[in-house]
Amino acid sequence: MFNIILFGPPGSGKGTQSERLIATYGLKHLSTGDLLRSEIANKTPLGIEAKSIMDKGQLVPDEVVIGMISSALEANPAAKGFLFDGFPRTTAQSEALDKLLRLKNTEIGVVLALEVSEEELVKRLLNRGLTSGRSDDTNESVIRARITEYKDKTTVVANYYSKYDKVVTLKGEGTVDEIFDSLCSEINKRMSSI
Ligand code: B4P
Repeated sequence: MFNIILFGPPGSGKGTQSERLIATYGLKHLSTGDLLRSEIANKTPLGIEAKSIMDKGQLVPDEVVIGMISSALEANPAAKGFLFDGFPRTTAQSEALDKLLRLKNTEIGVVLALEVSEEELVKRLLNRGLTSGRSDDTNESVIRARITEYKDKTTVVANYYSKYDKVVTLKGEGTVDEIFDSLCSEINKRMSSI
């Protein structure tokens, strides 16, 4: 089993690259953003609570997203590996993920961190907001709040995995194809060494 974390600020290309990576490597895609948006679309109590938090650009409580990931791991016993997109976003989420993977006798193989300038992030997200119907993409102050949440609470996740020498930082600006090629090259290197 080979498990990957795709890491980076909102708008860095995690969702975009995940689609291609799962098709290439046959991994199960677990995006906490997608799982939360599905709860919102189904108007579940969890979705109603999450929407008000996401609309402010804040992170949903750890116990909620950890519970969702735990259920998703349980629901996919035959997966040949997982691609985590937008998770973990805090140290508590990282620690919980390590424990959950240990129970499955597996671990994170690599953390691929995409670096993109703040102005480019804002431009991409406002542009996506024109067509996505996502309320958190239409307001620049909410987008900036998401970037601040990332700096305050999520950048520490890279430090957590650096301790284990698992983080590779890559340029997240350029064409989608160029970035995909650099992600694949890192994954192939790590996969061939196990
Ligand atoms: P997410 O759904 O994770 O979304 P995101 O970070 O905003 O976007 P992503 O990074 O996937 O977007 P992409 O670059 O692909 O989170 C949304 C919210 O959910 C969070 O704010 C939070 O409230 C909550 N949440 C989710 N997970 C959580 C967790 N673990 N804990 C707590 N709360 C959580 O796409 C952006 C745009 O850029 C697209 O339009 C794309 O076409 C474009 N793009 C991509 N690559 C490009 C490139 N190379 N060049 C130009 N444009 C590009």
